Amino acid sequence: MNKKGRVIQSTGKWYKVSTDGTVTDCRLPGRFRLDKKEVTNPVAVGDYVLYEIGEDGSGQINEILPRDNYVPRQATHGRRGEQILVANVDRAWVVQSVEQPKLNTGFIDRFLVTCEAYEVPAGIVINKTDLAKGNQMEWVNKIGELYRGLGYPVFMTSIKDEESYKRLRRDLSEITSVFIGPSGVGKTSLLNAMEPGLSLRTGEISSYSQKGKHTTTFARLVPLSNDGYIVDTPGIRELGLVQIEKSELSLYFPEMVEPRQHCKFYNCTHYHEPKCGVVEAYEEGKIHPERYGSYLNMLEKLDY
Ligand SMILES: Nc1nc2c(ncn2[C@@H]2O[C@H](COP(=O)(O)OP(=O)(O)OP(=O)(O)O)[C@@H](O)[C@H]2O)c(=O)[nH]1
Ligand SMILES: [Mg+2]
Ligand SMILES: [Zn+2]
Repeated sequence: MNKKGRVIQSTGKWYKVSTDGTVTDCRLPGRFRLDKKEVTNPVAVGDYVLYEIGEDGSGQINEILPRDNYVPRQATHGRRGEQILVANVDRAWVVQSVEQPKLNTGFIDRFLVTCEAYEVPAGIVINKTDLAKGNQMEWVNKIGELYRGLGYPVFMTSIKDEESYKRLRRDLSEITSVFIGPSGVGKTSLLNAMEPGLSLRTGEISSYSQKGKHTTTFARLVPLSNDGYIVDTPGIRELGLVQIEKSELSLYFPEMVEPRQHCKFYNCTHYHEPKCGVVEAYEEGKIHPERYGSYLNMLEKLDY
């Protein structure tokens, strides 16, 4: 008889599936892999599945239930298609740190575009504010204001500032969220701080590269005591944009949605074309130079 459960961890071959807190190790029959050549992982953490328990106590996944949404990225290591980072989330947070590793707005922008394109509500966490030097926080706060102005929730946190992560924790209650970001920014540390008793493994930053050492190796869905669920994911070096039509990219920049209606050409890419509403808005200071720069960077990559 089939049971319904949620995938809380995936190691590639085995999936941990939870039903009312009881966890079963499940296998996935090969046919699911053949079905979906365009994705590298047919089942992702957060998926709801139907499974059956065999005589040896292990399970077999028989069906993957339709997803509300998912966060994809371009597959790495030269593989074709996309990798599903997580499925069925109410909010996806991109986590960055002020320093160690340095804040990367290009990463944030690629993440936000992905979430807009896949209709996943997004938010931004900037961690390690305690490492800011001199007037660095002024610049970081300006970045925060920029994204708030675009409608995204932004949290500044430090695991050394209890008030800061408690504020974020309130936004994680009663829903499923995910932390996604480079290695070493403190995704797992934030969870440990918010939920004492979790004791998830964290790792030092490499003193040579100032980056993390990929301490978290598998995505994992963790229950919080405020009835929230949060998925901790392994750090990712690159958030490769999935394939998007060049002329559609600007749809995923909230500040370009109105101006693009004034472009002369319906398939305008807002780069070299005359009478472009987006370039006009940019020249009038209505689109931030960093954001327009990110747009052009992404546009160029979509060429390939
Ligand atoms: N100063 C400071 N250090 C922090 C903060 N948050 C995390 N760290 C440190 O940063 C290092 C990396 O933290 P992790 O939580 O392992 O980072 P992660 O994002 O989970 O990294 P991966 O699992 O590799 O993706 C650890 O040494 C933490 O103690 C913070 O707010 N301030
Ligand atoms: Mg981690
Ligand atoms: Zn245009």
